[in-house]
Amino acid sequence: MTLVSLLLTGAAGNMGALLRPRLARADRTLRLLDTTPLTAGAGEEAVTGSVTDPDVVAAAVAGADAVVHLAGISGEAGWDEILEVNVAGTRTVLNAAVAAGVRTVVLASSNHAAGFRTRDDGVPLPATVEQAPDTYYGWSKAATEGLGRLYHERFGLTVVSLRIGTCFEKPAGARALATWLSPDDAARLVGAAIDPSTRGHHVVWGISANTRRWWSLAEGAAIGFRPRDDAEAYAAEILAGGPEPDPADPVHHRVGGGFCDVPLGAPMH
Ligand code: 15L
Repeated sequence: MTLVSLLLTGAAGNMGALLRPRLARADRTLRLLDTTPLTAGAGEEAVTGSVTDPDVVAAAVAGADAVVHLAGISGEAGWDEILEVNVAGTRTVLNAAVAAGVRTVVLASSNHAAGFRTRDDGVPLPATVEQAPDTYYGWSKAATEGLGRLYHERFGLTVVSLRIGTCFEKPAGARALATWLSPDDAARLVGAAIDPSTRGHHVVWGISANTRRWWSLAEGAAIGFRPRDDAEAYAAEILAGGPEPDPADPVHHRVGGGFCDVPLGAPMH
């Protein structure tokens, strides 16, 4: 049996916690990196430290075949913090991956890299649509997509940026009926991205097969992503007899929904 080592940065965060059990496999060692100490289970190794520390990251990356980089600030925050953690932290991960000869790096981008795109830009909206960040946070995700491209072109690293929609156990709120990425589909998406057959540079939307989706699944399909879940299963519960979401309402018309109105630099968490 070939042992494959996968590094998960930000393993204690929302997506890390959802993905950790779903990425476990008998032939895989899952290395978990986070500033929050984690207890390693069977088939796991835990490293405590920050992606902003090159020594920590170099040690965590050593021996990994692939890196799933989830660590970062997951909403709007102050400029300096965003730059240090999301942008410089991602560069540190990419540098370490190249130095260690990692095959694939998966970057947790976000729909907010293109938050000001609207249904008028195309339905389904291609992942190739020009970036239009809605916050400093969204800008940092756009910047890291660009860093991924740079490291692919310079060093031949396979980089897949996932423009994640709304990834929680269940869709919360009417917008998420279109933007939900179920945890199981998130694991399918990461699985497709880290598969050795996926090479090159890709930017894909991270959403489930939602009936109400308006972001394209074609780019994901090109790397073998076949989502199986549909937020529609929760529509009755979420809408609870209320009005149907109006596609002309800015929350549903713009990719980034309410993020487009968040004061720049105001911490959300
Ligand atoms: C994100 O990028 C955030 O990290 C997450 O908390 C959600 O707000 C999500 O976008 C979304 O757009 O629903």
